[in-house]
Amino acid sequence: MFLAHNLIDQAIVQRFEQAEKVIKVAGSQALEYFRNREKLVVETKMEPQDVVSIADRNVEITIIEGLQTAFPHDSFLGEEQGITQGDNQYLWVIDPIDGTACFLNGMHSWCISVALMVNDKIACGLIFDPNSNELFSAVAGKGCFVNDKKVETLNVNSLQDGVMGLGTSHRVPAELCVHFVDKLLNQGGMFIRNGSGALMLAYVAAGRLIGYYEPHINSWDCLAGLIMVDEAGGSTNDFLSNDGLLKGNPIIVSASGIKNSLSQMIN
Ligand code: LIP
Repeated sequence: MFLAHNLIDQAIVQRFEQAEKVIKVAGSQALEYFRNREKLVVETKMEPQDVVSIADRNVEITIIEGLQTAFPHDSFLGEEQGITQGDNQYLWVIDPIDGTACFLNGMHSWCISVALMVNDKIACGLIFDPNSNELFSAVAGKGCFVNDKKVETLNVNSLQDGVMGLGTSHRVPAELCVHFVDKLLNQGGMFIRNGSGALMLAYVAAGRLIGYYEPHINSWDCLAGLIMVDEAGGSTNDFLSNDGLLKGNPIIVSASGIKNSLSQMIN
């Protein structure tokens, strides 16, 4: 059994190291599209505000090809391409550009998010912000890092001790967001919505936000951030329950000291 675990650990580290290289290449490609965004054709997907362009699709292809060349039997779930079925226990979950609306409108709050699942558990996650050249990363059991610096969630005990990240979309009723903001502000809290759930999750792990809540988020937006918050000592909800991988779920993550206050406010 020890040998089997050891072999899986080695396989995860090899995949993490390859993903570090690939996400940087994808970041340069995304940045090039960002700097020439006036040439992009913007399309709207299923619901209002859910936009996409060739940049998302081509960056996702770069990531998948970069990983598939090294690990041809792995599976992939990308925001744009959906499932590419492999024949082993490794599944990559990819958002090529998270914060697409910001990206297409010339704002800097966007990133690339790559997570690896092994036997239905998140094994590692990478979130790269090419504008700040910050790589947020975590491997299960090995901590959370921003570039080479180890980071932890904030040591706070009140919603007043920092800023909450907030996400929402037209996939959910407006009331869920409005009620959350009303309660948070009335308890002396404050919020920011920068349009990228992945980046705000990375900020929770890095001790910049006290928590992040979104009534419904997709797996490709949040799996990398979830393991980062876990590895940084924070609290996370069971996002993957009830087929969260394919259907999405609410996400509630925070510094451990405000876990109860936050869940009481939301529930
Ligand atoms: C975005 C998420 C964000 C959510 C937005 C959008 P995208 O992902 O990161 O949390 O509030 O509606 O879904 O579409 O930019 O990849």
